[in-house]
Amino acid sequence: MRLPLIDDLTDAGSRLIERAGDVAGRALEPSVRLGVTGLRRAGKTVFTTAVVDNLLKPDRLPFLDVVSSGRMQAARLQPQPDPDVPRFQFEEHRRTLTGPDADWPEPTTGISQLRLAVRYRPAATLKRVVRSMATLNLDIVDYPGEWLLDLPLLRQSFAEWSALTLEMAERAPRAALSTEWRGWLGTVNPAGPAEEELARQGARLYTAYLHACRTTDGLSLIQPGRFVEPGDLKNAPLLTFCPLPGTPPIRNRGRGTLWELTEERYEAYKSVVVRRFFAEHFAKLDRQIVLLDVLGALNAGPDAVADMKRSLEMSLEPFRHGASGWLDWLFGTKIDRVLFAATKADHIASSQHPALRRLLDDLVGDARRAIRFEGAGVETMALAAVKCTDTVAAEHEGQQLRCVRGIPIGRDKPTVLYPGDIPDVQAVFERPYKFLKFRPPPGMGADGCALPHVRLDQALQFLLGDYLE
Ligand SMILES: Nc1nc2c(ncn2[C@@H]2O[C@H](COP(=O)(O)OP(=O)(O)OP(=O)(O)O)[C@@H](O)[C@H]2O)c(=O)[nH]1
Ligand SMILES: [Mg+2]
Repeated sequence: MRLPLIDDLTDAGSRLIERAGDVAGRALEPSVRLGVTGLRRAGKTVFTTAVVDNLLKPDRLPFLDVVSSGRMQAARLQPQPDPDVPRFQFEEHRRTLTGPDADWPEPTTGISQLRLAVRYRPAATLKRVVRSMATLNLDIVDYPGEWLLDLPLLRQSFAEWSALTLEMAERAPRAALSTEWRGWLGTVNPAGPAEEELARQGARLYTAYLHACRTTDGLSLIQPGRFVEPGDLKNAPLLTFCPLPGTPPIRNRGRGTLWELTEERYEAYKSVVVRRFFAEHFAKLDRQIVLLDVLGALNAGPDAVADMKRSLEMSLEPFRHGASGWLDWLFGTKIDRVLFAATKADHIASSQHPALRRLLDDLVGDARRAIRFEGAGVETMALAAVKCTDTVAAEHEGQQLRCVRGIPIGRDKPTVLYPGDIPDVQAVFERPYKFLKFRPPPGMGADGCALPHVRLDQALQFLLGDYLE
């Protein structure tokens, strides 16, 4: 047995001291990672821009305790900790929203990140004894909700996923959108030889079907997410597969079958794409906000709402901990608070906000109850990251109506409109609605204040309040 040398001991000692220093440093300057997600056009870019802007100029956050108690000192943009993740283009998005031709930011793709250092006076006695001022590094990570919906694939085999996907594609409203792809499936033999050209044809038709689900019918359940939100994987062979009918066939006289080739790619997608996203990004998050365009789904009609409900149930799965938290059990996750937020609440009168939240509550419903005791804390809220309208009273045929005044998209003058009431959960499955969208008003931010919002401060209090105590 070799006795430890003095050098070994001093090495180990200095490593220990280094690590203790790290821990102490982290304790004094802790960081929190907030994930911002939601499907395409849900409002991630606008939300992240508004959060950063409002923390940099905290003059519109009365419900954020660190601000209302006068303990907030300042926030500053900092270099982000992950140099391989694109930076969230805050300055550019803010300029677009507040410029003379105020407009919404362009759609974005993939993941992006930004770090803010928030300096504040701790309220908690222990922290105050250690320091009179503290700094919290807030890392905001914006990523497509389509990637979150991929996580449940990790526990589905190719045969299981294919069967479920095909079953859904055969039912309305997807049946009409999937005819070409399903027609093609009828002409191929999964037990036949593995031909690259067939795999490519299948992937092309299946991807076109997924795009149609999303754009034609406003459907939410799109898998695999990278087929429509490829990020840096555009045209990669990893995305060259599609679900196949039947059960795993017997080998094709010793040669690889189309089924085998496709199954291999599905498994590669899971391990290279889904697991990597999980390990490199999702597992590092501490808090999560999931943005939902509930009003957009109401406009798209009952099928879109039903689909949103199903995708909400699926989105909750990764936040389960304990006995039924398979993802947690497999890889370890630490998200302990999730906020599901109905965005763009400024499209309706403020008197309707409680009804919008109630509807979201009903849509999250059972799934939320199931994880209440074993998973992350789940909250719901109706908010507008950037408030573009005012609620005004107007009289119509002797009746007082709560209306909104703003500039609808496609017009250039403020208009007073009665947007109507938010239906209850039964009525949303009966017919489509027509809630108008609004533009950012010109001159926003010209008063030197942060971007106006609805309940952004309450969202931040739920998501970060305890870190800023
Ligand atoms: N009135 C209003 N409209 C909003 C708000 N947030 C988002 N929108 C609308 O929703 C659209 C999409 O918002 P984004 O923030 O770009 O959505 P995203 O989730 O980043 O979309 P992708 O980048 O395409 O994934 C905007 O162009 C606006 O029309 C809001 O707070 N108020
Ligand atoms: Mg975006």
